[in-house]
Amino acid sequence: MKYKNPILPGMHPDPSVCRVGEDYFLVNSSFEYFPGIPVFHSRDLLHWEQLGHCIERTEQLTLRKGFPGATGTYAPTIRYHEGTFYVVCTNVAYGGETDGNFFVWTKDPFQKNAWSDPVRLETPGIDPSFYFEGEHAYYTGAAESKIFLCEIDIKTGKYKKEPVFIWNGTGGNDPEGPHLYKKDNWYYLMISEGGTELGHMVTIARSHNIYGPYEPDEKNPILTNRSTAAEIKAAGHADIFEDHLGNYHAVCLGTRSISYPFKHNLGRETMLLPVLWEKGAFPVLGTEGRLETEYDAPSFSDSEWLEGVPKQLLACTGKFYDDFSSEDLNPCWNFIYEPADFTCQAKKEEHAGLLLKSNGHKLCEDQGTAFLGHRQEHHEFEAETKVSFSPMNTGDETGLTIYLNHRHHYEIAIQKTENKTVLLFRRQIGTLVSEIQKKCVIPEDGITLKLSGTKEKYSFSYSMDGINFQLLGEGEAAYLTTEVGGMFTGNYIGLYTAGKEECTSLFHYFKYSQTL
Ligand code: 6LW
Repeated sequence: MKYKNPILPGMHPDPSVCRVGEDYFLVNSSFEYFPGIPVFHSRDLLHWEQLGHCIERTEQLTLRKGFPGATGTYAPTIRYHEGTFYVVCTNVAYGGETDGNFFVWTKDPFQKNAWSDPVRLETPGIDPSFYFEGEHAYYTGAAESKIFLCEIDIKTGKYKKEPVFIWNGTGGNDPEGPHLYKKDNWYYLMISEGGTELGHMVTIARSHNIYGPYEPDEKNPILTNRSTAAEIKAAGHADIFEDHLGNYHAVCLGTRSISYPFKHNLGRETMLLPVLWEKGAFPVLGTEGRLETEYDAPSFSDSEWLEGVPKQLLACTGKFYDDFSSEDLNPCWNFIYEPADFTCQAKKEEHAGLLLKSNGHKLCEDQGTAFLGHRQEHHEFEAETKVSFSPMNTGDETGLTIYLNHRHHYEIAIQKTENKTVLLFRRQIGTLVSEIQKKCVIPEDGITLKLSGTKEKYSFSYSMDGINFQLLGEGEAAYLTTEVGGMFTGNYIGLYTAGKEECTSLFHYFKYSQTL
């Protein structure tokens, strides 16, 4: 059997994996989105159920405002040591300053609300990783364009040994994303260089002494798709792990382009690749150092496990439906910065669905509007919702948006203008804003809004009866890409309510499906 990359499509960057027995756990960065740091579990490496997030309570962390796509949680690493799972991460503040490295821990990631409050670390820079050996908790990170190593007290987060720079890579920009492994009496330090764009690459060095000197592999970079015709671009930020049968694999990030020069709108996605790691030798990643789209599936699968996973928790299957009737929000949903004021109402209630209340902020403000977002996971997709809305004040608005950040988004909305309610199609690309209004009478039981995506365009339509749709407007996909709108995130499909603070809308359901 073959599998196709990405294994987690849509914005799932900076993947890290750890294994306990036959169970595999994976985490990603999530930047300004809340809950933060999604946690996935698998027993076959190809299907992943989302267990929840490391950051689920606002008291744990304040995700910093001011520079969406570049602030919040960066590059977590997950490791397991003596009965405890650790996820170490950075909360980056405005302008690239870090608000500090921290780790959270749990003994049972399957539990609800599993993860501890953050233990703050004194370390500088970004991209933290743990390596445990006996009673030593080693920490590697990236700061001042170099990789450093220190030792910490895993109870308090305090230094046991202060940072020492151990390698600065092979000359590429932004040496980062370090992970330390020990094999056959060698310490292997694997990092990324070249930036997280088209020049991205993975390099490695090794030493018999954990503090170095580290000697680079002659074959560096050991993974890169730069200057190749490979479909997946930007392969980098990898983490290696051994499976329960003794074979090695890696996860890394990569992007899939939609136009030329290469641009991507799904964010950086999680890829899985085979690793050949022979005794005493450096590891060989992917296909002689290149990441292909298709590989042979791992030799193990666990259909019993898969059958037991609630369908709604299987991530990125290309089919998702939510009528918001369960008390807990599905973990695939994200807010911006912090939870919006919302209620999920059970089917038996008169107004079943998601009640979403405005927080006074518009979609174009960087303070975080009342928004519930689902990652765009496929280039070709359709998303649909039905919304009821009785706007009171001029400017009250609710709708369905395709959203990269507050300055780059397209949406179909219902808006209250001075003397009427209109259907609105808006495109915002930086400071360019285009709006088209169409006068209409919204049926009392709601209007159906639909967004369809292809590699070329996003199309927005509406229906008064839920059957017959009329196109309202279209916008180019190429302008809603990370290359155009920055920085590290990908597109979300969002339900939102904006206007005076008492303004509330009722979303009856949300439907997402891959169409190709
Ligand atoms: C992350 C860095 C990177 O900290 O991008 O691709 C940064 N790698 O390692 C944000 O995800």
